[in-house]
Amino acid sequence: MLKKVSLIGAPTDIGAGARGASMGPEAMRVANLGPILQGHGLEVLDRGNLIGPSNPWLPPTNGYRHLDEVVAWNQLVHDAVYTELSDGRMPILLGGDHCLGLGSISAVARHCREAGKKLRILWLDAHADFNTNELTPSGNIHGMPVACLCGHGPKELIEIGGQVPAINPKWVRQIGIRSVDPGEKKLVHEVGLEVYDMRYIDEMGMRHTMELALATMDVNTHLHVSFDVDFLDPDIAPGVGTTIPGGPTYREAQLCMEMIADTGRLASLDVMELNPALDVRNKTAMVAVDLIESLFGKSTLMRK
Ligand code: 6HN
Ligand code: MN
Ligand code: MN
Ligand code: MN
Repeated sequence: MLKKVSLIGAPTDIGAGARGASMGPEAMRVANLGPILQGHGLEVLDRGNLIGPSNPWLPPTNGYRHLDEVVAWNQLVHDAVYTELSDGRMPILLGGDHCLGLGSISAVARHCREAGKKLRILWLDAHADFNTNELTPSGNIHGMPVACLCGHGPKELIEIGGQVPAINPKWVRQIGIRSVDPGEKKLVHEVGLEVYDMRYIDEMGMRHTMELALATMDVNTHLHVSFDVDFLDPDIAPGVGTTIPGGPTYREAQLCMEMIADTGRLASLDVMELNPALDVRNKTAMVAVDLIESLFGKSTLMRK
């Protein structure tokens, strides 16, 4: 794992259905993310916040809400993430809504192409984020980034990383899924996405789930984690725009993060959809920081 990390704030809710994720980066800083990671021996640089277009809060056109602004924000995120990776630093993107996973992961994919690395993406989320403008019930582009990465989306968005599609669906593992729209579900099956939904986790347990999701990585694998905070059960993480009951408990989420840390392959991270306007005394941000500590190898006395 890279010892140098860079925090990149992307303060926007441009792709979301509720306002407030624009305050996510600052809430993560208030929850002390930087100093806490530093306490685990990492060199942390806070790059501050990207500055992009404001949210005009308009209805969708042609099945997309705020497409031009979403493209502009994703371009900014792509460039910032790509710059950190080129400098040998590990980017931690602080969202912002999950539409920005497109910019982040297209930069990671570009970096991996150039560096000859294999890419593996863990998408931790209540949602599959695999809608298109024809399938979407909302027009909100935060429901579309995985489809866009796989080449299903508007030209100006899917081209951001310089190659279409940016990724192969085979590189993705989705975990914690429990809300998929009907048309979206069909497309997820068509492309053969590897999805470990909550039913799977209920029946097989988080340990077995993560063993499968993390299998077949090697020393040459770049592991990207895209952590949508609504992955977590709303009991522990109420501060998100699209809460879906029945998510991983605190312990299940800890195990998930610890098993990712054990691989030693984590090389880039998104922390998305945190919405302080809906949170309770910054509790969701604090839970997210706690889980990120585990992702970076914090462990109990039982292991060294
Ligand atoms: N997220 N599937 C719903 C939609 O509007 O497309 C919800 C998407 C939520 C996206 O939480 O990142
Ligand atoms: Mn998401
Ligand atoms: Mn989600
Ligand atoms: Mn299942």
